[in-house]
Amino acid sequence: MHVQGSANYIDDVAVPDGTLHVAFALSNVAHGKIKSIDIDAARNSDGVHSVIIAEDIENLSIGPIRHDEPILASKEVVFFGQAIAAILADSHNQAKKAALLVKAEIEEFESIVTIDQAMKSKSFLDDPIIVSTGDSKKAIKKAKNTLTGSLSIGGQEHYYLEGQVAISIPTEGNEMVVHSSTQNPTEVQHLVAHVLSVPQNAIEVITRRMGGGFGGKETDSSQLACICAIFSEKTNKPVKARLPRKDDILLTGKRHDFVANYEVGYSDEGLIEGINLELAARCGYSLDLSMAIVSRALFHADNAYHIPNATFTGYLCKTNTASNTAFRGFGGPQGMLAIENIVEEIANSIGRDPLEVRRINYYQKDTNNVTPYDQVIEDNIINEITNELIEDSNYLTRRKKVEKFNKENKYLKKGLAFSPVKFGISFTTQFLNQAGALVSIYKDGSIHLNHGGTEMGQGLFIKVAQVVAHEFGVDISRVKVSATSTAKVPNTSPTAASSGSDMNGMAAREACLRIKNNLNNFAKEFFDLGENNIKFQDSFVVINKKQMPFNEFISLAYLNRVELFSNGFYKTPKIHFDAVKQKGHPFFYYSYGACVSEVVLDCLTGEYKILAVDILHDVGASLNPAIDTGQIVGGFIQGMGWLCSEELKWSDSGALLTTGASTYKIPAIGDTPEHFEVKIKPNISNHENTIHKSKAVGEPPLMLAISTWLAIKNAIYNADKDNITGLDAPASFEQVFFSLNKNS
Ligand code: MTE
Ligand code: QUE
Ligand code: MOS
Repeated sequence: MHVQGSANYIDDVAVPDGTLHVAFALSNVAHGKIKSIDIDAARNSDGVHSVIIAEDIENLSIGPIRHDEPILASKEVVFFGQAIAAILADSHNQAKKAALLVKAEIEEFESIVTIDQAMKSKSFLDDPIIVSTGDSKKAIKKAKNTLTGSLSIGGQEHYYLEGQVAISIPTEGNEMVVHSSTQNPTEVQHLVAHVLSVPQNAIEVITRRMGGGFGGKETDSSQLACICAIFSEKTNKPVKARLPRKDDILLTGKRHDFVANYEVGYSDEGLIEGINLELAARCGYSLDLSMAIVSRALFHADNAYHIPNATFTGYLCKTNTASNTAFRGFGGPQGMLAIENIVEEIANSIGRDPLEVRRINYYQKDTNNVTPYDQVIEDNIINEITNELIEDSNYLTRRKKVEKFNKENKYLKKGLAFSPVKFGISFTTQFLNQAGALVSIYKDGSIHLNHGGTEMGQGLFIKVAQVVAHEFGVDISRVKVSATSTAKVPNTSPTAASSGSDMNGMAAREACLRIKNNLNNFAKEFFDLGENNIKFQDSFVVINKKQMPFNEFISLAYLNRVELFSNGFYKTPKIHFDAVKQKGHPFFYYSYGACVSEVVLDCLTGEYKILAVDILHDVGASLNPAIDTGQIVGGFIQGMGWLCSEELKWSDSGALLTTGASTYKIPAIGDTPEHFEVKIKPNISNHENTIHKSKAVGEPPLMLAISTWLAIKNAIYNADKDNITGLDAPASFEQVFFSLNKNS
């Protein structure tokens, strides 16, 4: 339904009569003291019911961990685009019009916009995080070769097709139903309850689906839901808020941009002996999830490589910009790009094929298999994946062809690159690794499934429905999944960290097993089966070699007073982590993949084209190969956008300048590589006991796109073998042009 365009989103559903609409007035300075806000003109504008500012809200501050985000700026504005007033009007357009009439007098302060400025002024949200092993300083000192450098890694706007939207509907007493386009209905519920000072059981949050979330609706959906609820409480009317695209881009967080500073020591073969890597992240004005994001960046700064002596330090830079948030990969991609860039530069500095340098540094199976945070890798298949992809993609022949092409062409240069992915699966915050489900069978044998996960186009509902259909041996058409609701399954975690199907699949399976147990006990007694159990297959129940249609059996069970519904619960095993020592076992398992990319570069202009991409990706025993292929393709393209064309620009004073598709370039269909081969690694299953032995797939494929950036870097190197460092991300055409000409 998502793909065909037949799905209904919140904005498609008819609103109740009398629904009022919200718009925000936004700050046009990045940092300053609010001297006064003039709301008279807005209040007198057509169709306006009321205008509120911070002082009108009792419980002003929200946030997922620290409550450090005022719903409306109070006394001070801390980023360009921050909401300073909220307008309630009869229609969306009237509210938007009135919002432009709000006039704020703001005494402008100096703002801290960039990572460099934050580092210089020691503007941090928290202490640095350090993950370390061995003695990196000593190892670098002793090493035969060393290399230092700095890489700037851009952020990314989520650009979900459906923007942030919420509607609140007062019901009875202090109760309210809130429809929110969110990955985290539970957090929306808890924050709405908090701002209204009502118990959590007074609020029901419902999410039917999102038109994309990508991490951008993990925490950033709450502000809209809360402002709707506040207005609903004041007016006792349904209230809807839908952000215009520009406001959405200004107001909500993005992927964190990073600066990576590194120093590495290595042998003549390119074996890494020691690394000192500093990762500084632009977090914005508040904490949000930045702690967990920077920590995931550090956990992926080894990627697939065994580094005996490593010090990875993460800085949480506090800046006068929107508060950056979760985005597919959750810091992992930034950490991984940093190490892949280093490995590529090591290879170039010693004139070896980067593939060989990658291979000799890989984690192995029984030795060299401990990460800097002390987790032993038990499921390593990166060596096999590499061998298979190198073979399938003809990498070695193509390397020679690229060399030949580059000899024969003066202004066009080709680049070829390979990159591996090893991505840790689980929330690194232990308590989030839990999920619940509710399965009901009706008298006619139709099945109703609810679980704590949300659908955002990743196919989670289908996957969990498949699990349920499989348990009862019925066709998936018999299983209906309805909207995620905090009233069906409480205290859920966000649908994030790629673990939606792992966790909700297991919880739903557990619910099915409990119902099957009820049914089995009933049948044993009713049919006098002795030791024999019943079986569920092909829409029948097999009872002592006799078959009964599933629906007949269910109605029989009902008449005999069998409980036909159950909840189910799952908590991911084996996870533990000591946050003080930064050591432990933060991940249940790892997902692997690899990618080969080839580009051709016009050295006169910096323009390039991605010619060919070959992917081999591990999803364990796939729950649904079609969906998984879609996730790999989509994740890769989204990663390619991040590293190639998507560039966020701020003015010196902190105004975000790229607030729409005209200035911010997400990949279009024409950017699909001409040769695009995506293969799921066949005939394998998860080493750990996951749902049907599958693996998570949502985030890992995004990082396959690192090979496109490396291929561009390789083309630049092929144009000038002295040009080893100096390409930043994204590799926009301008950026590539400057890198090509940096020595002239
Ligand atoms: N795929 C689509 N189509 N839309 C999305 O918003 N989000 C990604 C990924 N794939 C997303 C997507 C992100 S950031 C995550 S964490 C996972 O899906 C979440 O879903 P899962 O855990 O069910 O894989
Ligand atoms: C990966 C993730 C998340 C994460 C850790 C990961 C994530 C997330 C949180 C988180 C942490 C603490 C909280 C909270 C959320 O951690 O998505 O509400 O209090 O939300 O390794 O994707
Ligand atoms: Mo995904 S960034 O964990 O929502």
